[in-house]
Amino acid sequence: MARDARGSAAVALIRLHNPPVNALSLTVLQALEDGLKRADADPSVKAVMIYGENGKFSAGADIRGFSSVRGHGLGLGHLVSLIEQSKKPVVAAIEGVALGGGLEVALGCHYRVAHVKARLGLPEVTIGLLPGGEGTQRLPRLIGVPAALDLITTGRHIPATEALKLGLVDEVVEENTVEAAICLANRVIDQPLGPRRLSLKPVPKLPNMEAFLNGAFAKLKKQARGFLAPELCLQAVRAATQLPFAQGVRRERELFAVLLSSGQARALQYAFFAERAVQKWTTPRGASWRSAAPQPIRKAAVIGLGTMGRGIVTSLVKANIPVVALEQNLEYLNTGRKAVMLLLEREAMKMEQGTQTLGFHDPARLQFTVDFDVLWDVDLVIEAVFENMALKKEIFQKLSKICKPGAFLCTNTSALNIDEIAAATSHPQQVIGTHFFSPAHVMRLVEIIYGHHTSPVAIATAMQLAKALKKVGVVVGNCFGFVGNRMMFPYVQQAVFLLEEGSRPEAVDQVLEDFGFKIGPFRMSDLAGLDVGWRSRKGQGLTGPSLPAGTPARQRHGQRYSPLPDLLCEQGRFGQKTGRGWYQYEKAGGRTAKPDPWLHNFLAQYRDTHRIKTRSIDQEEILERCLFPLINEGFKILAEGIASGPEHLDVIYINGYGWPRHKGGPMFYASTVGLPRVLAKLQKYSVAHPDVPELQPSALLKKLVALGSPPLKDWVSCLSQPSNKL
Ligand code: 3H9
Repeated sequence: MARDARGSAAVALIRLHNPPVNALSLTVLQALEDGLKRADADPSVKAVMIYGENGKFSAGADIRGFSSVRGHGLGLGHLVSLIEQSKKPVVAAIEGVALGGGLEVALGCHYRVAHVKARLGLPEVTIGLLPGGEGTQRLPRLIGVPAALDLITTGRHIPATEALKLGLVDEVVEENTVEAAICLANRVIDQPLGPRRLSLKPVPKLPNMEAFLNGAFAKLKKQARGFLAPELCLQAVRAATQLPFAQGVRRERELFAVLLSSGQARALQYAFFAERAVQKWTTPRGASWRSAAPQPIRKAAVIGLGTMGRGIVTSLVKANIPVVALEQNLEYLNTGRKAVMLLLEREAMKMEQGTQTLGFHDPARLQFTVDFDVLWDVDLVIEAVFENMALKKEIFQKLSKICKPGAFLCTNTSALNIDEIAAATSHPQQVIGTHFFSPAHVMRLVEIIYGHHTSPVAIATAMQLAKALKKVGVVVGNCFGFVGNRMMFPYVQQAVFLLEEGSRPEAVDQVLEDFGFKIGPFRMSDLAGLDVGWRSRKGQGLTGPSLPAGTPARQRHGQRYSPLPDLLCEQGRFGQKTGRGWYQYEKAGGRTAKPDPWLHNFLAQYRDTHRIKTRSIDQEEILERCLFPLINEGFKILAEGIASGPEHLDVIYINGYGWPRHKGGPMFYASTVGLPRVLAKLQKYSVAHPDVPELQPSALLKKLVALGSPPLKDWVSCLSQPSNKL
């Protein structure tokens, strides 16, 4: 209980306490309801203030509770109404976060005071839901339909200052939020509450509401690629514009129930927890986040200012880490410098406080050089030169001599052997792979690859760095292609085999884009450049002059091999950069892919030459032939201990390879399809294509099916039982 200076009016304080984020479990909701009722019944209480323990208001409903508690929605909505109907003014003191159900509780309050550093939002859409505590009905009444729709369909967390501008909060304070809320509560005692009850307010009118909502719907539908929640969020907001409050709430509940029981919500909530689980990494050698403290990175260096290096420098500057950017000669340095500055200027424009915050014109924060000796005092180096083992080894040998012994030496490689690179140094325990994804200042994923000698401290430091860069680090073992590219290989391989057998790039891409990928494998290959893989295959002796004489065109080392991508490269068709690839483009560098009759003829001739009988391939086969071998490779990776759990693979695919988040990642998807079905289909396809080892079902998949398909969380642990050894 808090009294004002005269000690007359009393404000009852209700504190939410459910660490770490004051999630609204059923117990918390019940306790809040009890507290409210007590305050209402107590004549000495004149106002109520709700705040959260540990500087956090609330991160919303307890996500873990959704699978078991179906009545959750009703509970929260009922409580929010109860708050609103209170006869005494209720003030929310928002510190830290007010998200989801947390913000809905605040919307039930009559006044809202937020700390300047607080973040507010309705992120339910990101976990496959909609605000189910009457938020879709109250928010449009408070801030209008366009702003409410934006917050509800994107789920973005907004700063308190933006919330104030929108009218979502009444006050923003820089100091003691709780004190400020108590002051406000004292000021509003005895003021009429009717105008503060959002359920009684009309939704502010727009001259063209229907047209606005229809336009928004069309836009969402286009971006959704099968993701249901944004569409249903819009329907709930539309209900707010068309129905009285109580009926709108009923509609919100119906739509919430549809989403809650959809597989998409389960997949997205799995992805939410998987991203957090992979932060708590372990390696089969017993190293773990518990046994290693990350070292601070006060200064970093990036070697190589190609596409990857530029993005990595930009990310480091954005994270406020001073960087030295190094190139091999002045010409490359100047080109790289210009490109980095351009990227940073664009990033600064997007940021709230502009270039002042990034400070990239200050040489103490961003230095360009061609002189390796400058690197003597950096704490961490990220080498990002092109994929050439000899060059990387030469650089690491140099770094090992110049850098201080405690410096961490990271290589940005997508496939090369970390141990071989580490062997070029005198501190192999400091060497680690950091595989960024292009464009590196945008993509969230970093594969963090430990080698045989990499120390747990190096892993912990690389993970900490990923976090500082606002990226998701996933710790994986060392093998060719690591996790992501290794699983991608059979996917792309099957896509090309499907062309040999009768399909077309646009048909294959369409199936995978309908599945939810942002971009199908052929459009992706055109974007990345066909020449990249061509160079790598040449390096592996799969194509070009090193091919043994007399090798059949469609076999390499006794296995099926499609030379189609090589043949395209021989024609100078490298994809978007040359204006021709699997598709044709309006010009070199063009972005709009159009089916290419030349390619269709070329494929027909190719099939004739190799006497391949063209057959019509249905969508189901395209999907299964591409996805199941990718998943199969995932099982092999798990069995080899390259990743410690299926969540790792899923987080990698969602954040680095455009896998639709609402399908939970490839391994989660396999669990929803059913492991027996995945196995049966792989068996069927491997019989039809015996010279494709990637279609042979992995031992782990077979074992899991034999064990009755245990839940995904037990896929790896069940192998520790002696009877389950592979
Ligand atoms: C909702 O409200 C529906 C209602 O409209 C209707 C209901 C009927 N529940 O992310 P962090 C855990 S849906 C349970 O590492 P940060 C998290 O797993 C909800 N647990 O920290 C982690 O646990 P652990 C809408 C939760 O500082 C720990 O807290 N709300 C929840 O980087 C720390 O989390 C959201 O979608 C939760 N709601 O970020 C908000 N939230 O330590 C989701 C967190 O065991 N949460 N945990 O790994 C977030 O966005 C971030 O967690 C937050 C903190 C920004 C809060």
